[in-house]
Amino acid sequence: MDILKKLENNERLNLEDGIKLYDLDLITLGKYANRIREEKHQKKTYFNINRHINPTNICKDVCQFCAYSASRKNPNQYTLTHEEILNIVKNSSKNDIKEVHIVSAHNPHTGLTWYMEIFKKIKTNFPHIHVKALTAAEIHFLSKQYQLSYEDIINTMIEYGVDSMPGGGAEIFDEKIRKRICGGKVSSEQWLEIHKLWHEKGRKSNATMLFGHIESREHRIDHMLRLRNLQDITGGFNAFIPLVFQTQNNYLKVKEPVTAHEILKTYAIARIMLDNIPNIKAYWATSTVKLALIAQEFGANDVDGTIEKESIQSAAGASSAKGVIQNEFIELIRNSGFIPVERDSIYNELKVW
Ligand code: V47
Repeated sequence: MDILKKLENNERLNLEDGIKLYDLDLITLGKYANRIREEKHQKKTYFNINRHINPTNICKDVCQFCAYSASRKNPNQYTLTHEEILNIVKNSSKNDIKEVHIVSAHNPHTGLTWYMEIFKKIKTNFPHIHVKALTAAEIHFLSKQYQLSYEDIINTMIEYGVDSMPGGGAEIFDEKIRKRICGGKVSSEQWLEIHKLWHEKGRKSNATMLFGHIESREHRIDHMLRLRNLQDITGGFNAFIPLVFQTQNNYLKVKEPVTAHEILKTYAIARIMLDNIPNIKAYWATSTVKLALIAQEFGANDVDGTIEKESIQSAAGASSAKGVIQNEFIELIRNSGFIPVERDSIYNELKVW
């Protein structure tokens, strides 16, 4: 059947259909994506007031796309103490943050306690702050490093106060591409297994996709479909986050950065393909704030948060080293014709601005 007919009938699309969507012009694609977006979220654009913390950049893995991790010889390597992390949270709590988003490199020297106890310390001192922490890649690393099962790590996370899991480490699920860009770290199957276990504990998580490097359009659709399949079973994903690859300071020599057209098409296609994931996040740190706002017309309904400081994408050239202040966010969303809605980490509405 013609792809436009399928879109008109709101049919669930398969891999072939998904690839065909990229051949539609951006405006047509946007029309269908926006129709779904408005049915689910009307004109609301979600954001949260959060603080990203990246406690260490020492990593035993060597992902080709990563500009953040430091090798042992790197003079800029760092590992924050718990006291330093607590100080960051204390300072940020003055800005009324509702979430800390904690993602680290895979540091084999700190011990498991360093990774886990900080969550308990944050929860004890700031019980109202949601802790979103440990990607599936970190969980896999900790499980191998300390010979514990995924379930053991997940139970410890829950015991120590982790509320939800971020979506990092998914990269691209296609095994061939994955081997080339991040061979050796968590596999696609393991990434999905870890999120499934987390969801089975009644917890929520996000899912990312790193795109605009050496993957093809087909690989992106395949990635979305693997997530859709798991979501059919667990319903535990809150948001899908397409991360735009930042090209600087890394080993993937990508000559032509992905175009704004391709980025918007990818958001729109994610909205159409992922009929069971409620939120599509245009994460402004990798898309730029301006494009994240335009993306609200192309299927996205979220821009992430104020962030305050970001180290992973900014190391690769993104202009997200500093965050966006709350009032600026609200004005930008409003001036773009959307209703700014402050949310918590699991998408409860806190305030319509
Ligand atoms: O998985 C690394 C990505 C991710 C680059 O769950 C890069 O709400 C672009 O997990 N260009 C970690 N991206 C970030 C992450 C995240 C971010 C925002 C929101 C959420 C959420 C989670 O950063 C990694 C990797 O795919 N990354 N290098 C780069 N050069």
